[in-house]
Amino acid sequence: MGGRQLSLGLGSPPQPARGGERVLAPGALWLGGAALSRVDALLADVHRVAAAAPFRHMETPGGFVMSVAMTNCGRLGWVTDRSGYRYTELDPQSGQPWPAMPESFLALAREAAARAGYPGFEPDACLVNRYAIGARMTRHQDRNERDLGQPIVSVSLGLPATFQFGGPERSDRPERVPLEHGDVVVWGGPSRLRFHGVLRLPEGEHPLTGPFRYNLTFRKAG
Ligand code: MD6
Ligand code: FE
Repeated sequence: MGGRQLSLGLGSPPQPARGGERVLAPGALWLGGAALSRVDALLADVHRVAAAAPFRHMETPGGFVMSVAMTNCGRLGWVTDRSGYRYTELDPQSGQPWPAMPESFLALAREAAARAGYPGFEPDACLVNRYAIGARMTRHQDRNERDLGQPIVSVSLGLPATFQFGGPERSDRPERVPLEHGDVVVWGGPSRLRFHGVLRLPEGEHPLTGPFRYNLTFRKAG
């Protein structure tokens, strides 16, 4: 405990203690530690999903190999390759459907969305990101989903990272939001198309995930 205070960058807004909530922007809510009571089940299910659909480093349309390793579960999975970003029903690596969405994932996503003011959220896609030390996610918008009126629920597990939460334009200066093991962010509504990214994962060792950070992002994609 106390790690959150130490990880605060100069100029970051005050961050409440674990268990708190903070409005990041209209429609975007940080729920500190909201997944903590379920992390054991969530991590066991991450490993189950990855056993069926292994983590892989996908290629961007521009030809860069992503430093974050990814897999998916649910009816639809997010993929990228030289031909673009899209959702698919089949894992292109195996030709098989993505693994089913685990009950532990669904329960948390529904509960967090409802708490943030989005009742009735029924995700059909969960992108699972795995960050090794040094991996990062450059700033982007999530806009491949059919109904942008649906929120995204994002769950952080393992090593802490710094989320960059920007504005509607790529050039808008992002705010830095520390994301720790068990934190959940729900965003939608007027925040749905904000640019965002994750800074390089600093070195560390987490008791439950070793040298990795996992992030689950739940979407209604289809
Ligand atoms: C991550 N998250 O936290 C990357 N996108 O590892 C995302 O790109 C993201 O957390 C949309 C909504 C929430 C997110
Ligand atoms: Fe994103």
